[in-house]
Amino acid sequence: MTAYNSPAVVLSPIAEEVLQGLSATPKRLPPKLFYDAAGSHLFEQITELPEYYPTRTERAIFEACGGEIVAQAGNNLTLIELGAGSASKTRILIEALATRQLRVGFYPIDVSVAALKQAVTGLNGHLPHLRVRPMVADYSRSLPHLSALPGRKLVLFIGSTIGNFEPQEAVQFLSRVRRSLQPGDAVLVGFDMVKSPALLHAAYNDGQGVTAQFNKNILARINREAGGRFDLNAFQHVAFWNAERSRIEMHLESQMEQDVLIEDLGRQFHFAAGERIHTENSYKFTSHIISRLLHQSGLHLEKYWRDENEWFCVAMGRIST
Ligand code: AVJ
Repeated sequence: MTAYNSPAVVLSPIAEEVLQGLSATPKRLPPKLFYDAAGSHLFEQITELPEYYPTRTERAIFEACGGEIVAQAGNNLTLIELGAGSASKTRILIEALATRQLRVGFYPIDVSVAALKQAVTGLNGHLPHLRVRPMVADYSRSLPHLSALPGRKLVLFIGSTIGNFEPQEAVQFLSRVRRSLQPGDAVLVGFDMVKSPALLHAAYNDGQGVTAQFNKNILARINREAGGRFDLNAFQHVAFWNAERSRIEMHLESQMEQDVLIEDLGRQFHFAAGERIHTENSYKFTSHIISRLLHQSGLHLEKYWRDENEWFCVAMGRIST
């Protein structure tokens, strides 16, 4: 028997994840839900904030060492980027590669169509022998298809996206990437490093409130796509450094006791005053943790590059036999 007010039997993928996350104790939502068109745009704004050092630091590493990085990867490279976003930093590596080989194939994979469009527009017409083949997909689902791509592959997983995974998930993910590749292929992973708590805190609590807006966009998106009735003013952005677990945590804290209806789920969710939804972990790394992580994933840590402050690290792992 189905009640009249029961939700659609087949839920949209986001409704399914929202149901799971908001039914859990404590409540949580997966960070990949941040990245609809509005969220991807807000993230691009974050990368330009004075407090948000990771993007410009990683870019500086690419600018200083891009030639060395692509040379280290080997000849006849095909570039694949997992979670490419607008691929603005990757352009530096592509330019470095174009000085070494005539043809460059670039396969950016991302869930956001808007971000990929930006990636393609930013690159097209720029280099005569560059072929960009964007793929709209959840990159963790497209790994099995990577082996079909031509040439020696360099898989980019930059921007410290890996920091969103739990430690054991990061090992599982990099192991899957390794198994989708062939011996001689390489992986380039960007890691945000442990640093002073004040710098970390500021990077996720910016003065202009863009990170708060980015965090709240997850609720705005549920409103737009799943008939949610979240009042964005009734939740506060909370971000702090958890030293024991070596991660920044982001939460949305209910400012009052409230019930929030989500139409597509046909139900309400209860929030106590001060109750939080955990929306993101952003793990920070040490060189010791990085080498252990690559080793546990079956990758050979061939070389790594850091900025002079050692705020960010780009590591190359090789698939050996
Ligand atoms: C895209 C996961 C690397 O953790 O710094 C930025 C996302 N969250 N500000 C990060 C993010 C809040 C970002 N990553």
